[in-house]
Amino acid sequence: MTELLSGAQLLCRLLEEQGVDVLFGYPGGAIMPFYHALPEAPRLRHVLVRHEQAAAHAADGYARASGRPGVCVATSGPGATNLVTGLATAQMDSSPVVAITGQVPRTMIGRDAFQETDVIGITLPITKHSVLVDDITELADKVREAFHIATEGRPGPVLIDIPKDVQNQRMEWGEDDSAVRRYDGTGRGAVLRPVAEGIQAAAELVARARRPLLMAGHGVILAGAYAEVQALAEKTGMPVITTLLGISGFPESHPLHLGMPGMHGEVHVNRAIQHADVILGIGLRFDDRVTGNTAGFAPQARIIHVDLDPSEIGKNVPVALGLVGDARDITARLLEAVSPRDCDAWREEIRSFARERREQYRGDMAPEAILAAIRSGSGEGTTVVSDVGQHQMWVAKLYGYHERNSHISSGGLGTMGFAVPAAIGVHFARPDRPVWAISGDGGFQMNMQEIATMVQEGIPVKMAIFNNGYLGMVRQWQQFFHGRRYSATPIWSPDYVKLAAAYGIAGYRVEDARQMDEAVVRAVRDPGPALVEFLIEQEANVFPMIPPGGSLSEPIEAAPAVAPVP
Ligand SMILES: Cc1ncc(C[n+]2csc(CCOP(=O)(O)OP(=O)(O)O)c2C)c(N)n1
Repeated sequence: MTELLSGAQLLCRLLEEQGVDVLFGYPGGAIMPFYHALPEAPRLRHVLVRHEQAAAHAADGYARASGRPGVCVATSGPGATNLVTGLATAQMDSSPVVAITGQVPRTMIGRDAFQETDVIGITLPITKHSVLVDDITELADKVREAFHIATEGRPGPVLIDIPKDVQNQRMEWGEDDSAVRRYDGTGRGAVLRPVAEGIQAAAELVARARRPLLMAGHGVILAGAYAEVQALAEKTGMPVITTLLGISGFPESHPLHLGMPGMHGEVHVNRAIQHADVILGIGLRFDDRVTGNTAGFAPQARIIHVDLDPSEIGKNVPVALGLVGDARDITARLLEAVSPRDCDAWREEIRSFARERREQYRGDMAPEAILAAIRSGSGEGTTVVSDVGQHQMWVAKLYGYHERNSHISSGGLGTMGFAVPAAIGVHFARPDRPVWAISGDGGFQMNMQEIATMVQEGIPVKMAIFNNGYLGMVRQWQQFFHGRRYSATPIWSPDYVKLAAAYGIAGYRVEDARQMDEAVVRAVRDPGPALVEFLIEQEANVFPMIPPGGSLSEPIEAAPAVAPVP
């Protein structure tokens, strides 16, 4: 039996077939046929955001928390271009997002029609794949292929651009076609299996090493290689470093956990890297925030790099051995190949590298105390989504992540404004679990309009604002490297408690530490969204810090006494 379906109706069927349960989007002229069909597809819940950038971040947050593709929808022209930052964010952090955009009718393409932009051209470099659907007969294959490409191998965003008239085209659609038939990907993107000798060679390098380290990146979380990585660390005694996006891939309470490396990594972690003789990197890309100046990175180490994406091997740092494949699969094979050993003497040496944490904050509104209050007030299963800046580093380093995939952040692109909308997406992936969006006063103001989305859709995300009155991270750089010239970094904020009231949600301001616990607990207990503003010290800094382009061996551990003039 067949039935006559429009492109828009068929798109709904295809999204259902792919197991989509929520879409984040915003309507407009070129996508109206799809929005017309949507009410006939009750399994597809649509969340109306207040800005398309937020739709892309929400889809990204959903994808990172669930491991399934997140979907966002926008109209042509400005709707589509508003998705760009979110797609680039997803691309840099390997997050499977499927974006659907309306396009002007085919006869109008290339004529500067109203709200026409070449979104395929714009997004090609910031997506894994972008495709125009030229005809309704191509729709099923292209949608199935988009979901397949977004999730296959190294995940990433895919954009499907659908002209309005294709959404209105009709075709006979048969049951055979609509049966769940995911794109099988035959012949595409073959994953190179690692050769057995590679595994053996890696095991031998680890066996012979005196100072080995395991560095775990986002790939560990994406592949769900938690148990394998932990077992490998335990069998070999190798200390474990987690990158910003690898945080919560390995329990921080584990005695083998060292901390975060790189620009704001702990001194003992970076020194361990500089002393290591073998580094086993799993699912990370050795980006410049991790390595500092690559010329001086891990000078004594032979690097074994495990990554799903062959183009990452040897891209940023020279490697002794590259193993291309799924992090979980390869780690399991390494686990079998290695002999049990310990690294007790090496761990003792690393302990001697550690520095006493110096009190960096005046007053009692220390980020550490705020995060402890959030942690103890929120309970098990909480996901923390951070924004970008100084607070992001504190949230990464001071919270203490023990649960898998419980920390989500924009690492590669460093997108301010990410936290609030991404947390909305996380909520839909984990509806029964608490979600905190933690932002600075700058980043919060970039997407705070999404409180309205939370209210309209009943999304109980809790928002924390670390308010220091500055674009803190940039101010810190100005203090350290630009003669303390605070150019365009002081930032005014509205009264956030009144803002919360205007949206009809609970809002609290915490000015001293005695108010912290109660504000957090009240926010968590509130059944809806809630906001807590923490007034922190204005000129607090993140330490230690490797200056941009500097070596991991030379951390800055205190603000310069005399401001350097560039
Ligand atoms: C969209 C975007 N614009 C600019 C930047 C550059 N930037 C990085 S951190 C930062 C300051 C962030 O300030 P705030 O949100 O108040 O957080 P804080 O550093 O004070 O914790 C800026 C402007 C960015 N990362 N993203």
